[in-house]
Amino acid sequence: MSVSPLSWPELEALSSFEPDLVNGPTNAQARLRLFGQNEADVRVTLYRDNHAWCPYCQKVWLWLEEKRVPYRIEKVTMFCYGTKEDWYKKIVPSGMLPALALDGQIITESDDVLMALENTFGPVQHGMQAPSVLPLRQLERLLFRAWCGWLCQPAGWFRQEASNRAQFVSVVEQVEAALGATSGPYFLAEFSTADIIFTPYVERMNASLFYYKGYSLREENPRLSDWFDGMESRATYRGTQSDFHTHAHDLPPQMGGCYENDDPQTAINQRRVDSGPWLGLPDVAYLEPESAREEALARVLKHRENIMRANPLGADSFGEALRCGLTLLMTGEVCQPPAGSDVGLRYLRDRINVPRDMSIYAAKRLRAALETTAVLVGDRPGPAIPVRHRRDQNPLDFARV
Ligand SMILES: N[C@@H](CCC(=O)N[C@@H](CS)C(=O)NCC(=O)O)C(=O)O
Repeated sequence: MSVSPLSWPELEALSSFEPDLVNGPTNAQARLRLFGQNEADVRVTLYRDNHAWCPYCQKVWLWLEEKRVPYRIEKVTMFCYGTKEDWYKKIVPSGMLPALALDGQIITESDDVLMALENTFGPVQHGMQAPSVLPLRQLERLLFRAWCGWLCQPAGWFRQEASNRAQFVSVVEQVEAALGATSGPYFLAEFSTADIIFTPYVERMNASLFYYKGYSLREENPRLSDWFDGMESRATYRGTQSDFHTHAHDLPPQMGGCYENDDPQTAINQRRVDSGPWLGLPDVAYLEPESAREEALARVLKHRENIMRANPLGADSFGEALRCGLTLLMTGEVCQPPAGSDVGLRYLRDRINVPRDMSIYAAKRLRAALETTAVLVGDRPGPAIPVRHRRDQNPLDFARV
């Protein structure tokens, strides 16, 4: 039976989710991190992308969170989402991210940033230049190149696709062997810089190969599977972690194209990532926090004016459909949205960005509520997600909070 959607005030009453962005667990929305220290002690500013997507930024972000070094965050637009801020180009003329201000001195290049941080605050267990870490850093680059060689080349004739895949899998075997050299889940006896170095691209490999190649890195490789579980046991990593949907659609403009193969599993995986069900995908394995739905609601409420304005249905028509989706999210009650709102609901479903907007389980719950609501009125897809840029995600549209 269909019920009437909750009003905005009724929805607001259901939302008390308010994370401690300054001293609490890692969160993409934070602008200042103190870890219980004084603001006067802050020596570091991290310049990173608005979308919490840039892999090199994730490396530095994770490092700072692991070391609990107090820092500020300044967010900058990446070229593919919009226009680079002039103030940032004055600091870093190339516009490249990340950059770090350490005691007022600007450092670019993520590896140099990590080394400067190590020199000042000490390493995360074993540092960038440690004899145990150096070969692992080389292995990470080898894996990266093999991944690009498979993902970013048109599948072409069958043998080329097969050899690109074989090349990647052979490097993964080396990674499995490296992980197997220790008894714990990490690359070295304890969590270290080596794990931080591998994190951004292994996460993106897991997502993109699942979606474009029908290959599940996390499920097919037991050591990597344990490594992902180990990473997910850390609140630091969970705060930076993205989901398959976000990576699958943010990677193509960044990588200059991601090419799907004709493996039947690829089509199955794509349907699942795009249309659900999202729970159970191998992009996350830790238990869902109880706060997931409330978090999703709080994030939508905070930005609801902008969300409605950006929607192709327009603010007036989309509001009721959105309230239907949120009512289902919070109460489990099905709520019939206005005729024709399937397109608007799926537009939003496809533009939830993890972890920029919310954490991974909150996003899965919200995508599911929007999709279940959309199905009630139609099966039309939302406007296509662009593949050459992502200016549909221009942060300027969300600047008016
Ligand atoms: N070697 C650099 C690479 C950094 C890099 O490629 N950053 C990209 C984002 S992932 C960037 O800033 N591109 C400019 C832009 O997209 O605006 C590092 O390690 O820091």
